[in-house]
Amino acid sequence: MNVIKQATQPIAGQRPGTSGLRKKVTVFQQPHYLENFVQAIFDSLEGFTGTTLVLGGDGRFHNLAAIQTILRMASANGFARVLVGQGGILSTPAASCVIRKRQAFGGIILSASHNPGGPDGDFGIKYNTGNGGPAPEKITDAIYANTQKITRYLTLDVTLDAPEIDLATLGTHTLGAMRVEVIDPVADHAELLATLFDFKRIGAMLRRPDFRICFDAMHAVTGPYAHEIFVKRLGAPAASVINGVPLPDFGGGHPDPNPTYAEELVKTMFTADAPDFGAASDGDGDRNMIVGQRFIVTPSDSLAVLAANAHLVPGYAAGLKGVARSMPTSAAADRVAAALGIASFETPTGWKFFGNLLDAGKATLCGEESAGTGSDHVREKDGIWAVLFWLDILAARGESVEEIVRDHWRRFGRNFYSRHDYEGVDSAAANALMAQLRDSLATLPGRVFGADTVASADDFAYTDPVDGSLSTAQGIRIGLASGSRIVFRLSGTGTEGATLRVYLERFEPDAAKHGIETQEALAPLIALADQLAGIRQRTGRERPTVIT
Ligand code: VG1
Ligand code: CO
Repeated sequence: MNVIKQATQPIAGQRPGTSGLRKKVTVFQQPHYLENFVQAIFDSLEGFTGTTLVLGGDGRFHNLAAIQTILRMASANGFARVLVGQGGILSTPAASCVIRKRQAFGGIILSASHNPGGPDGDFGIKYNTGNGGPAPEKITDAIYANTQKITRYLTLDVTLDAPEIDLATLGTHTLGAMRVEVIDPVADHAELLATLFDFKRIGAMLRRPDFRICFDAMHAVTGPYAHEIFVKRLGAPAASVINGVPLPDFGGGHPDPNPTYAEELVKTMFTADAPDFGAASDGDGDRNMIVGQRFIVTPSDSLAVLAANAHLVPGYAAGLKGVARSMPTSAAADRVAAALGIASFETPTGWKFFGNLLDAGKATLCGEESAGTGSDHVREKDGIWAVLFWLDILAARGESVEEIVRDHWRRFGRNFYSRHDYEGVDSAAANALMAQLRDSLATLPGRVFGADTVASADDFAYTDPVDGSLSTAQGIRIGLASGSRIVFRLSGTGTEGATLRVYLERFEPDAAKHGIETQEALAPLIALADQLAGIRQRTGRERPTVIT
């Protein structure tokens, strides 16, 4: 074997964010950039010699080249086997599933998720541990520390025994002393999902001539999964899946399933002749957007609806152990948990914080306001899973999406909810805005604004109930006496300037008021957020870039 010890130097800025390291493709293409980060991952792990690594990505530009590089490095570093998805494809939840099922040591997923792709777009890389979930902060901190002191990386000499591996066809290859298995990226995941849902019942509904769905894969990774599961296994017409071929630049789109970027789906679902059910997923297949006929389901509501109806679904009929949501996600799921008499948890933003709760059997369902929902079947959020969960509920209840959500509000009350994103804001201005908010926290409680009074104000800190680890500075929370809430955070996934996220929530128990338009219902809170943080003045923006 011709292992090379390539000399290198630390490269600044390789700190993983909310979900791995995300940078422009052009940054990742710089000499040693990817290699340094991959070696830093390996150097922060112990005991992987002779074990299996899972590898795949969302198919975006640079995916295939990066996979060849990582394969050589995995071999040189001593892995015995790499399982890589055919075509370099593995959705994030499928990678999680494969890691768990094949008892791999861990996995590397190449994705910048909802960020745009292509030569001028974004690229990303994240490491998942043996439980199938995103590496916890302890490991991402160690990776970052290693990037700052790296002096060499291990790889194979391409001119000698390191041929490009054919990723297009299923098969087994040798690379140095390591085996590379090119696996079907869909099979394991589809098989697992079939154990959780009533495929017979869903299939019968999808084959009905009077029931139509539209799934928008946004030219990202879920196309092959949707074809296999919705069309081949469940019998939906092929036209039910749109934008189903993964493209390196996502067809020029922004693979973020929200009303702004999933424009084609939303248009279809708001026509007079709309399908009965619509859904979209993101770049790496872990997010979901659920749309009924002329009716968009807010992700926070979706989590609550799934929890309240889980007893109808075979995989969850035995009951839920608990429900967990990220801090900015609305408290709608907490109300369901209270009614069911089960625990609810509030974690910082990012799926890595759910891992311990799932492993310890404290939570069964987890969700984030950013269109991520999942369960203990894997250790990632799972877009296709969420779609199947909704379809199974629709099949069991025989009601429309809108009827189910309105009925939910009547039973539990409605948490009006919206997130306002200010994307690509000047970083210094965004940091100053947050610093000023932080400084004002102590003086806010008791202050009266219009009809409401500030009841609490803090910077969210989380102590993991399983391992006791502490995560601080996870977002500014302003709680009002009425029960309404405003949260301010800076995104940890963007690659240009800063993205300010403002999360707004108001609870309304009165069913007669559930029909109010969301932005109208939240108008006083929106104005208060601006007053407290000086958003318009500090960012120079009159309105948010994206409202979800
Ligand atoms: C965003 C979302 C967060 C999600 C993360 C990764 O993070 O807010 O809820 O877990 O993206 O999702 P941030 O730091 O930009 O707010 V994915 O599907 O892009 O991997
Ligand atoms: Co994603």
